[in-house]
Amino acid sequence: MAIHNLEVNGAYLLDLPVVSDPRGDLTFIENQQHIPFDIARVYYLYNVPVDAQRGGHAHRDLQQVIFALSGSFRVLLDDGQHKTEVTLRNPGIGLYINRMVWREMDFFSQGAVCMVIASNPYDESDYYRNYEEFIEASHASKK
Ligand code: T46
Repeated sequence: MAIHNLEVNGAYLLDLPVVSDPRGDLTFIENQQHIPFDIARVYYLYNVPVDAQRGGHAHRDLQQVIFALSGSFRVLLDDGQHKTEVTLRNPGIGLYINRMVWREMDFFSQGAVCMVIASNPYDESDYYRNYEEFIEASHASKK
């Protein structure tokens, strides 16, 4: 499995296996094999208006891998020191996002489907939804 590191708190792009034949392509994900944590939750975003912005938060502990199962969208990442942006458009490529990374998502194409594999069940207390609060916590943890 190929890995492409990004400079934002351990974020990286991962290439999943693709099995192709004349009937089409098949990609699979196995716990621990392709995802660097035990899978606790899967959710997906769909029917997203093309001008919508999602995300706008960071997580205290949660790790996630994000896929564009259909269509495309942009993901902005910011760990308080480094920023990068990635456009996901290939269902065989996942974006791993570590804890303590602010993410924003936009430029959703018509019919885009975003699937997310997460390390923990949903927990609102795990979110930083205020950017200044996140930056303060991020800088404090690096002192
Ligand atoms: C992330 C991006 C990619 C739940 O009840 N269960 C869930 O598992 C999730 C993810 C959300 N919710 C509720 C919480 C809110 O009332 O659904 C509502 C919308 O959630 P949120 O505004 O956080 O959705 P997004 O698309 O902005 O962000 C989500 C994830 O929260 C986030 O971790 O990285 O998708």
